[in-house]
Amino acid sequence: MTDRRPGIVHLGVGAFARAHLAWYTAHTTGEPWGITAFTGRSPAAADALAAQDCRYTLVTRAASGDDAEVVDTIVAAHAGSDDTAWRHVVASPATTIVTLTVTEQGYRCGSDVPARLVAGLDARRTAGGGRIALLSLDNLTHNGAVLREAVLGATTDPDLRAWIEADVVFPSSMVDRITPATTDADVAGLAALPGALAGDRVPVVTEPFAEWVLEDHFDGIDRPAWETAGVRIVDDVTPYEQRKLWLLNGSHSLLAYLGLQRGHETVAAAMDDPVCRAAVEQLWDEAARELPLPADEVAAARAALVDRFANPRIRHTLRQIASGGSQKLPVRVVDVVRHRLGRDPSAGIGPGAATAIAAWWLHVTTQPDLVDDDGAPGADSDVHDVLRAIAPDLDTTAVVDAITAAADDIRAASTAARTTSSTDEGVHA
Ligand code: CS2
Repeated sequence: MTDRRPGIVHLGVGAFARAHLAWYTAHTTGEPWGITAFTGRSPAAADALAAQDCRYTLVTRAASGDDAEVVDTIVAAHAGSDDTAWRHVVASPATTIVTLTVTEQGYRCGSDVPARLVAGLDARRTAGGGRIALLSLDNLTHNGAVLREAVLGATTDPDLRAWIEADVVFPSSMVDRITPATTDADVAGLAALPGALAGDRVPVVTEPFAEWVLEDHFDGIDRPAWETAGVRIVDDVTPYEQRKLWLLNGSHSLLAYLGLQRGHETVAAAMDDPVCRAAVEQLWDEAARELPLPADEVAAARAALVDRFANPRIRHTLRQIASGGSQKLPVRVVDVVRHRLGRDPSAGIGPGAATAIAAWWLHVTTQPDLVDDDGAPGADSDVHDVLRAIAPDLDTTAVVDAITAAADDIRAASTAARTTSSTDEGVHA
């Protein structure tokens, strides 16, 4: 086993971090870096990982077949409640980077993530551990600034606050790799896959595509040479974040809510439905108009997404993507609307964005059993409740009318689809 320098502490060791951060770190040349992993929400996963020496199989699932590799960059895995270990590792001078995948909800005021980070930073300052980088790998625009604000917002000690302002950097980043939750069938399938770790209980299945764009804002703090693994280090990640959030994540959320309304279970199935597909193209047209990127770059990203979403061997459930909509829609969909209205106040909301928001409204009102979202309005919410949750500033007559009309269209088309499919079933029976 490689002797790795444990310079990275990671919070939130779910499937995505293991397909992305840990994999990029494994493919980085130069000094081998290691990751000490902590999880707040899935202690069982940390224990299972620790039980197999923190090594695991990463299955890269292409439309044409699977490839397996064993990733060994995690050097220790700790379950949620282990706060002594957390403070100790964050304080250690060997650590120079704390990375996070804690979902959009983790940055909300009231989440215990900022408090945990502050506890770690407090220990580090007391121990004289030195300057450190805190790196968000979550799907938020300006995730570095959002993280900084969340950490400073949870800091009550003025000395600690001054130290954080002077000695902690918060680079922004854009991360991308579609990584559905691992299923029992994925685990069972390893036995027949060359290159898999024997007896692996916690493999990760991911798509071939991976992208990471990182803001060059480490201010001399030591980090792995991630650029040797294909990471792009840039001065400003904003256009890359917007491309990814508005095109990939925006259409993911649209497909999730509209697809579930129309009886689909996976991204690939929803993309195959002409009604969902047309709505996605419409949303992409609206996003493309606001993106500060060359048209051919946007067109290439759209074409790649069509292929990625259609990968028939990646079973990415709409239900998984549908969680946390009140935190996701503002950055994925509402931001585009704000740019559009900022450019042309008379442009209205755009039918793609209206459909996405209307589909979320229908999701929270008609499928309460599937709603996993603290900030979502209740089952009897109206369009104003929906806007209050994600975009209070957009609560205007024009926007409300567009969303209401889009909801009517979805209801009518879903009823028609159900009628046709039951007729079809009748014919084939
Ligand atoms: C998805 C993302 O679950 C979701 O909300 O949109 O996890 C998406 O798969 C990743 O951002 C892809 O990089």
